[in-house]
Amino acid sequence: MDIEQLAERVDDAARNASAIAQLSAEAELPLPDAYRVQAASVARRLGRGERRTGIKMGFTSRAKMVQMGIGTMIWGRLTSGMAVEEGGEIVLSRYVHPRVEPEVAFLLRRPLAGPVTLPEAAAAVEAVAPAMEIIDSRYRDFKFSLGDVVADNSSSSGYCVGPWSAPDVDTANLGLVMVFDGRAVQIGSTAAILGHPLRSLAAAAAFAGAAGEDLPAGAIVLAGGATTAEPLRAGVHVRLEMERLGAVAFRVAG
Ligand code: OOG
Ligand code: MG
Repeated sequence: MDIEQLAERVDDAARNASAIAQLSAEAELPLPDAYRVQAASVARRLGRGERRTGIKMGFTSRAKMVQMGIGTMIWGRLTSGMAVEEGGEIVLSRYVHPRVEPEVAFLLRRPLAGPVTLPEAAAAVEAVAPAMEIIDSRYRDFKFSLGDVVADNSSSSGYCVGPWSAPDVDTANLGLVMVFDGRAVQIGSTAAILGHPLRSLAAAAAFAGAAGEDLPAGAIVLAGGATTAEPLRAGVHVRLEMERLGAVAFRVAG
């Protein structure tokens, strides 16, 4: 299997916002190879001038695992090209079939890599924020195997981070509501994320270390969706309100 060729396929699909068949339909895609495809596809983005900004975690809540039918935690690489300005606007035509989900973002004050304890993970945090991830599988009908989704950078597509708070706010169990045009579409708690989002940060450090990367100071870690993801539609105003941490919002152009 040609890793570069598969990377080009998922990268082109993302760039052209055009759905492709699952890679696994042609040949088996073992997890280590899938992560190689992911790394190679993100390298193509960096080659076009994007910067690495951090890591996103996936399938860290039961709601997400059940929605997508995958019970294995995964990770993906975030780049500057994926950042959506808080209060900003996105255009649907840049995506295949985007969805949005409520998350927690951590900003690191010091590098993290390899297995770390929860207190070590906590001590590396500079700030925490409410955040929304825009996921957009490049596969037809948003259907994929574990290898497929990992190769597709774990559906990474966009992320929007709200106001940063000092990490003395405990993120263990913060109520949240995601609102479309003033109507609540998802209600939950950050406790849905592995029982505590800090566990997701520690897992991110372990994944990064195993991949031979560290999470540098200044990196952003998205802890994973706390609820199922909601499909985006033209014209909708999307807002996430999180207990103690405040709100973050963006609009989809009409
Ligand atoms: C895969 C990405 C999962 C999360 O927060 O659990 C994810 C997907 O659902 O398409 O981002
Ligand atoms: Mg997510």
